[in-house]
Amino acid sequence: MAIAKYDHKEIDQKWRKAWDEAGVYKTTEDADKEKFYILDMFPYPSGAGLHVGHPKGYIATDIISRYKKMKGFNVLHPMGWDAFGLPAEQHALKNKVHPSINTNKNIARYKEQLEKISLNYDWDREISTTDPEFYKWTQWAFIQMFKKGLVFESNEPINWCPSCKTGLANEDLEDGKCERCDSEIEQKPIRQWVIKITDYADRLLADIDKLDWQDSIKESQRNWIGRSEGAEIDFAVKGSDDKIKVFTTRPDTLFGATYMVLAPEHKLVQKWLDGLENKSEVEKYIKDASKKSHIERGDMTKEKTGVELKGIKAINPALNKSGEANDDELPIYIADYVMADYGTGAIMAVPAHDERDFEFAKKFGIEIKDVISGRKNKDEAFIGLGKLINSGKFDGMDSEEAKRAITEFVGGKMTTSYKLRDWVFARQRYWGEPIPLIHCGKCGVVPVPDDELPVKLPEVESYEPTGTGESPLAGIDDWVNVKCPECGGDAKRETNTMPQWAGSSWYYLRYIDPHNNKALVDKEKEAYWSPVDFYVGGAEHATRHLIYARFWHKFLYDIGVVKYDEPFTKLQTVGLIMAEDGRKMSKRWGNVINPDDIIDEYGADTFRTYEMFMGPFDQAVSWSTKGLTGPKRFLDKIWKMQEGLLDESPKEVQAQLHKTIKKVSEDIENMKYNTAISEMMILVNLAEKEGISKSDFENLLKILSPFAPHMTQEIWSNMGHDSFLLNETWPEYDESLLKQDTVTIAVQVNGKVRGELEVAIDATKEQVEEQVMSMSSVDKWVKNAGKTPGEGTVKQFIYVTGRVANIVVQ
Ligand code: ANZ
Ligand code: ZN
Repeated sequence: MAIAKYDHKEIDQKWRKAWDEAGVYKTTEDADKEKFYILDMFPYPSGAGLHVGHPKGYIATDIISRYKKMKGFNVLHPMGWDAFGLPAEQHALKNKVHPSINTNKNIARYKEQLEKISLNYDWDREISTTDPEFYKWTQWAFIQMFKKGLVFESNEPINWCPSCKTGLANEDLEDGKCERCDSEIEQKPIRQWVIKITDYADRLLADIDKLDWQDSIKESQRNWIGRSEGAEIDFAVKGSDDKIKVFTTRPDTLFGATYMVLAPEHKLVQKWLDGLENKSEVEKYIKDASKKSHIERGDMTKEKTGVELKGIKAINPALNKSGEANDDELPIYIADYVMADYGTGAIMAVPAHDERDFEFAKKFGIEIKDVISGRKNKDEAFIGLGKLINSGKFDGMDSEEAKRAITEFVGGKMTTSYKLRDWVFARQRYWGEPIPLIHCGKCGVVPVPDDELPVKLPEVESYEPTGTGESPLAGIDDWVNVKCPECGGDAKRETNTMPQWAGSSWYYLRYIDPHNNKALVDKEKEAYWSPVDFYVGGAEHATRHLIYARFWHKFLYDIGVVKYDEPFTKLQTVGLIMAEDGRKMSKRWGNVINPDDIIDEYGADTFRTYEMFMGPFDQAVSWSTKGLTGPKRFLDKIWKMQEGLLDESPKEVQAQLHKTIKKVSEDIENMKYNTAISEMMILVNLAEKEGISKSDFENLLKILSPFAPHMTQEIWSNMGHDSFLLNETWPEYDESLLKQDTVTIAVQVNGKVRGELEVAIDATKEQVEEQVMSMSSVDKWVKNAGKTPGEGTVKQFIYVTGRVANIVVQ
């Protein structure tokens, strides 16, 4: 009987239903089993639905989670929705429906799309940050922070987006512009709530070393935190009691400070303004600077600008104390390369040893005085450490030692500065968690009592932003007016809402215990499941989400809610899937491909296998609908293979099977899906020619099942099994069968043996060439074997199968 064609529409559906009915994806607590918690960064459900790029990471985690289940682990693999925030609100505004209606619609659509791919999520654990039962605990955690003194109210100028009409955190900006709408950001003083994340800066930095994350992400976090050790030193102002406090990482260069710079926003500038000889020039400069973004101002390549504050001078304390009072006067400038919100907002400028100061001094004709020996090139600053010169009694001292000694000499103090800013945690918008605080005339700010949580978002008629710095909630009197929980007097609710990053800072904990109404998470369950063993998501979250979540987690650790002080042990970022034209997939370019269409035509298994086969997981690759045919053909071959199975596999096939089991197991653990699939392809091509036994074929089905769960299950069932493959045990490979599989070959350069290499017996010439060329020991021979030593180029590569490789160099 000939096997019918694989009818993916019917068969995919059939198994999806069967799995669902049997509840195969339900996660249960099973303390006897080793746990494995694998997590996707949960999506924000946009109106556009998923395109084929979105599920790449989800398919990958799905494969790992199936693999781990078959390996006997108790696996937690949940999914939910990050559904608060500006985009949801803007979309709702545009479409004139309440954000919650729209959000629920989008969630339903996303879920339907995800289910078609058969991702094995336990939907009983689904969460949404917008669900009051969820955000109750976001509010609860915030209140705990408030009680610990980590939250404060501020009226400082903050980033304000005039178009989104809300304050934003530094993390919400991209190149100094609003990340959402690309508007120029203004600095506007509005009342807001701020979380002192900087209290955690040192721990956030130190604990990066514990994490099994990509180095690039770890480095981004270090830079974002930006810890600098240095000193604060006061400079007197001539003929005045004012002092200019500077932050410097190089107090050892103090004798070389030849001018000072204040940020244009510095308070002293306003104080002095009326007495300046060039007041109007200074005012104009301040105004121009306020229009520039942070990024523009920090750009090293831009020509430096500035204006001297004419009529006042500072005193270099080191020269003054060394008795060089004649030379100790320094001109004071304002320049936009000095930022108001870093260090003290003022610097001592040392042109000989700082690049920016050097450029500035050249332009303005300011003295450049060497105080560290070693500057050879007079056209640039010497920024290294070294021995001091021109520094009075400190001459000859090493920089490191001099930093302390000079700071002490002038009465300064060693300090640490951070780039990390406190977290502006209030938004003047509707669609977010209400901040659970009450303002009472008598008692001040009082948190909402635990038993009154959640503070639910009230229904409003108009949820458009007011633009006045107040949230639309401020207009709902019967919601705003409450009794003070402490004194019972008339009081008002806080009307700001939380930023989008709030719920995502701890959502992964709620999956562990999603229906608990007594606690954020049950302690015992948390101890079992935490931390997340493997976290997969977009690299764009390297600093924002991953900083906030680490902070929030550490706070929960401090108050005893969680048992470990880091949330995500291992992290892997997903390379984007670009459109066929090489651009980002976007409605704007009209190049979006919907996974539903692909699945309709090719089936979920081909779609899944193709996405994993496209290239290395962490790299960007372009979509190619044509490319689907490769994986499709591969799966078709396996489909046909269920007929005519042998009693025993030929030796070669057996060896390849075991090699494949080993490779696929290792590759899944290391997220090298593309090479896992290639190896299975090699096996299938061989088995197609030589035949394969029933039991070996069954093992192939098992290792393929995480990639192509539907088809493998159908064949499994055709073969008479009534179990689910997901509940089967992952096959072990037989080491002894692997052994005969490789051979040692000689590696020659121009006919002389220069090394040995172990290669697979069946390795192709191309594979061997690749291996040989990456041998560092062969490298130098290649370079020097040609006519001109050091310049050898490879002319030819010869491979005598299983014996020798020869590189011909000219
Ligand atoms: C004098 C000096 C001499 C400096 C020298 C450097 C080299 P990081 O490493 O980023 O912390 N600085 C301090 N506050 C600043 C601000 N608000 N805006 C712009 N620049 C500021 O950099 C610290 C150094 O950057 C400080 O050390 C200061 O310049 C400058 F040979 O002080 B230094
Ligand atoms: Zn009160």
